[in-house]
Amino acid sequence: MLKFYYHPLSPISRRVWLLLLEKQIPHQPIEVNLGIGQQFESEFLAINPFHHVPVIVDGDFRVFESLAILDYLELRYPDLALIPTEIQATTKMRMVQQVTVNELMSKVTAVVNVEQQPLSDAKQTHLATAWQFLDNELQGKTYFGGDRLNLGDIVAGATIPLFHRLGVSFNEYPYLEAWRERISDRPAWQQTTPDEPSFQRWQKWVQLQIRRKTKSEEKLTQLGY
Ligand SMILES: N[C@@H](CCC(=O)N[C@@H](CS)C(=O)NCC(=O)O)C(=O)O
Repeated sequence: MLKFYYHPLSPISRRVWLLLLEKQIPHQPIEVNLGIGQQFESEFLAINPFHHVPVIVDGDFRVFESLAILDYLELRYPDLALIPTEIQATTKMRMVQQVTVNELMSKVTAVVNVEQQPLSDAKQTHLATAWQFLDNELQGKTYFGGDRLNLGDIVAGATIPLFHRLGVSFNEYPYLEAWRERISDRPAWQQTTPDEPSFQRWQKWVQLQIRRKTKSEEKLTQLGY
């Protein structure tokens, strides 16, 4: 059976988890405990030398990098297609994926840390630009894929509810907010939403990583690097 290495609080693992559930692909979930550093153990490094989840292992074929995994699973399990066939629709789907990966993911830690350090004007403007782009994309549609889901919904849908849960309001972006509510009601989303205690633990863990990073950067500066 297809093995799925993941962590239940990892928003990037969630992309793959959502796809597995939406497409009802039988799989064996294997939790990698990032909190205790299991991703650095030699057994896992042999599967992904970059020590990240998610990873899937299908027989003797191993895939890491979430977007590559989504493409692989889509091609391997073509029923309930999540990649459109029309050129512009496929390209727009890729834009939604890439905007999420390149413009939004890097801002998650800053939003988690907002009580310690308010978001800079530049970050706020950057996020507002992304919300506006996504809102425009959703105008007149049920999903990014139109009347059916596509991989844009899967990738954005693993991230945008997270921002909302961290306190970001989409009231100024009515199509995005309606989509967020719609998608959050789907069984796959319900099943993969962390409960409140786990979510708070995850936030504390992210804050700890930020503090550690800041401290080691300060040390490097003192050393003259
Ligand atoms: N580009 C990778 C990034 C994966 C990633 O950063 N995963 C995080 C969890 S959200 C992780 O495994 N962190 C642990 C580590 O890097 O040691 C992907 O898209 O799959």
